[in-house]
Amino acid sequence: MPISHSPPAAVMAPAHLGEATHCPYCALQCGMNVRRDGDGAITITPRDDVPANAGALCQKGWTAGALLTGDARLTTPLARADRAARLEPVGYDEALDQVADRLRDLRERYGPDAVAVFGGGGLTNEKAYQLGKFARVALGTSQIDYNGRFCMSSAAAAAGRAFGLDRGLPFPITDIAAAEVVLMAGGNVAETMPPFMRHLKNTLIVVDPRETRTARQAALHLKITPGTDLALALGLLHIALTEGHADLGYIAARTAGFDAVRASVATWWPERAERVTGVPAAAMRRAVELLGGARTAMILTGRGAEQHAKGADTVTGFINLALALGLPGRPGSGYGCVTGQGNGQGGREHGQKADQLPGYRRIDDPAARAHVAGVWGVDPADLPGPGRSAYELLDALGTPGGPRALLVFGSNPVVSAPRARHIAGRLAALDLLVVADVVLSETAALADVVLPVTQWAEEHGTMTNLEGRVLLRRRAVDPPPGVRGDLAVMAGLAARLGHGAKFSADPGIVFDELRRASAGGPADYSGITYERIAAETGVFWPAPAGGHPGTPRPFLDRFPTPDGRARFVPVGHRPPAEEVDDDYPYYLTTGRVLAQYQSGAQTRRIAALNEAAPETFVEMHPDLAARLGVTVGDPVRITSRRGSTEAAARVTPAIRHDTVFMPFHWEGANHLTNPALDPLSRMPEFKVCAVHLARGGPAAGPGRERAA
Ligand SMILES: Nc1nc2c(c(=O)[nH]1)N[C@H]1C(S)=C(S)[C@@H](COP(=O)(O)OP(=O)(O)OC[C@H]3O[C@@H](n4cnc5c(=O)[nH]c(N)nc54)[C@H](O)[C@@H]3O)O[C@H]1N2
Ligand SMILES: Nc1nc2c(c(=O)[nH]1)N[C@H]1C(S)=C(S)[C@@H](COP(=O)(O)OP(=O)(O)OC[C@H]3O[C@@H](n4cnc5c(=O)[nH]c(N)nc54)[C@H](O)[C@@H]3O)O[C@H]1N2
Ligand code: SF4
Ligand SMILES: [Mo]
Repeated sequence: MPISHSPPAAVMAPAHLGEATHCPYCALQCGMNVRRDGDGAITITPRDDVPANAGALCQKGWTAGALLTGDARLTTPLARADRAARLEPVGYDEALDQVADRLRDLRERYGPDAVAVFGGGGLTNEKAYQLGKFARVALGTSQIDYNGRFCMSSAAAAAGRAFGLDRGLPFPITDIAAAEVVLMAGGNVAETMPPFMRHLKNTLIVVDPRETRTARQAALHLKITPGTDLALALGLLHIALTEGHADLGYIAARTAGFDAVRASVATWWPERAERVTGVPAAAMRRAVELLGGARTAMILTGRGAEQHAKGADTVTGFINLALALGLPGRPGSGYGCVTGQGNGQGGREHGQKADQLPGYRRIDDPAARAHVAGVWGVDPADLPGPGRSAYELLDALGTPGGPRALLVFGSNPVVSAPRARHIAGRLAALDLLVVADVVLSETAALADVVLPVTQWAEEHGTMTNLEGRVLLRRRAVDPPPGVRGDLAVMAGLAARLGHGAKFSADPGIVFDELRRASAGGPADYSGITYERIAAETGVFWPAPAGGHPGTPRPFLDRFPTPDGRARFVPVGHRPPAEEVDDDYPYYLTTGRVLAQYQSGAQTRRIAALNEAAPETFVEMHPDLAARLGVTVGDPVRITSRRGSTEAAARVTPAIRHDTVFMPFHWEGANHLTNPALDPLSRMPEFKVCAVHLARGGPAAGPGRERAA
């Protein structure tokens, strides 16, 4: 079917509302109308036809227009003659010429893997797809990965292992209302996706070291020790089995491997789980009573349970519990991961991952290579193999045998990567750093060449939200003159490297190719068109060509494993990669606040959001504050084995006595975090490391920062 390169007029919103599109930020992808008025001001109003938000937006959504007009926006390419020189404006073609010349030179001298690419889960499907192709075809490099590795990769690995498919929520978000009980492990959606709370009216059980806004809505809050969710999941499963809550009919009909898992939890008595997790055995029993006694129930995980060096096994522990209770694939029940970034779902399907080809195919699968090479018009033998995972890639930059050039599209790792000072050092060791961004992020500020790109409301494309619903991002306003799209940047560089005919700057053409490349793969988009998305307010993948209706609930009849059964996988608890000791006696965990987004590159440039959340902080219990001799607002020095930073004290009894929390929206938190990686997902341990705390301020010694 032919594809139009812009949505047909019939499906556009009435002119007075502006263009119907979606929020630039998180995976809820709230629907919004964006209009530029005569005086240039941007008006944003929520759409009520999008089920995820149904007329609501959070403060970030309401204020998202500020970066479409403000002068924080990059409008001209910047380049520097050498590392000592300042970034100076240059013409776009001149900048691309310069990048292409240097890439060609580095490749000739050191081979194709000398050039690396780092992508982002905020990029549209079209961009993520073309970025993977650009790396493998135009650059010929295996060295590509993206920030989604830091996000939901553990849940993705666990879901793939258990169900044969990774679709964050394998049901529409509106199904959550049908669950009588919901257990949310390590998610604070009241701050990270406020309109999500409209779907969460159930009896709620929250697992979090802090009594968050979400936990305050809960019937039961399990105030867990960071890094011990796997022991909790094992303890809950032990109770479920001994108290007769196992759904033996479901287990026999729909699963495999139960006996080994039953044996593996036999010694996880609630009292043992209590010793490890700090969660009282009685509270665990209550949680199982609620879940096991409900006709419908859901278990959801967020980053709190997932961002650990055992994140994949932890999610597996919760999936085992869900399977034992007979939840996945039953209407109103199930397991789901609450995906994070705007295109966190689609961005993990179409080939910007180190081990992946489009359609959620594996790059080491000969049939997948043959299919995708056919669509790309290249010899399968010329496609590179798997590359390094995100942290391993960043850690290898500028080392002997590691990449010497890095192209970044849609991430700010100087703030968001673990052990971030070390990563900034690796970036400084490169021969060439190129950053395509909307603003001069901390990472862009280190670059040799900065390429200003168009953003959300200035371009068409598709985004796949946390439900696996493919949505249409529409161009509502014109970009500033002189700014190009990411697709045009890739196509421009590819042309200079001799592959111009294979790349396009037009999202409609790229999406049409993505449909063919994904056809027959697990994430099959071949039956999805811009017109169809507009007419149906989104289409759930898989949606093969030929009139397929799309798949809101992929596990209803069978699981996409070879025998159609879900897999129980035995997993064992292990402590965090770094335990507290006499020198570093407290746990540090990290996460988010409502008014800032991710590395803050976008939201720290928006006045209303800075007013709401002006600076970093370290949240601690009043007893701990008293021990340190600090009160609210006092500077606190936080030191881990990797570095040291200062933050103002925020004192609240809502957090455990032994734990402090820092947001990572400002530089500092990630100077402390531990890059210990999960063996399966390669997820770093963002959510727990050991720290030393002291009163900060001038007396704390010279220099506010110390790198290790
Ligand atoms: N305002 C805002 N919203 C966002 C984002 C943002 O940056 N700002 N980012 C988006 C993205 S990409 C993502 S991934 C999502 C993330 O969404 P969430 O997963 O909801 O966010 P986090 O704050 O990272 O972590 C959630 C909770 O985990 C808890 N936690 C910490 N350690 C542990 C632990 O060991 N076990 C358990 N059970 N809990 C623990 C923290 O206290 C925190 O309250 O949010 C999305 N939405
Ligand atoms: N300590 C700690 N660290 C964490 C986490 C944590 O919980 N704790 N969470 C991790 C998680 S879940 C995530 S997702 C990562 C996110 O961390 P980052 O990858 O740094 O994410 P962002 O800050 O969203 O960076 C996106 C960048 O892309 C730019 N951008 C926006 N739109 C476009 C576009 O269309 N094209 C291009 N080229 N650029 C664009 C933005 O301006 C911004 O500079 O952080 C991780 N880091
Ligand atoms: S919840 Fe997420 S998608 Fe919705 S308005 Fe807020 S940031 Fe945007
Ligand atoms: Mo994320």
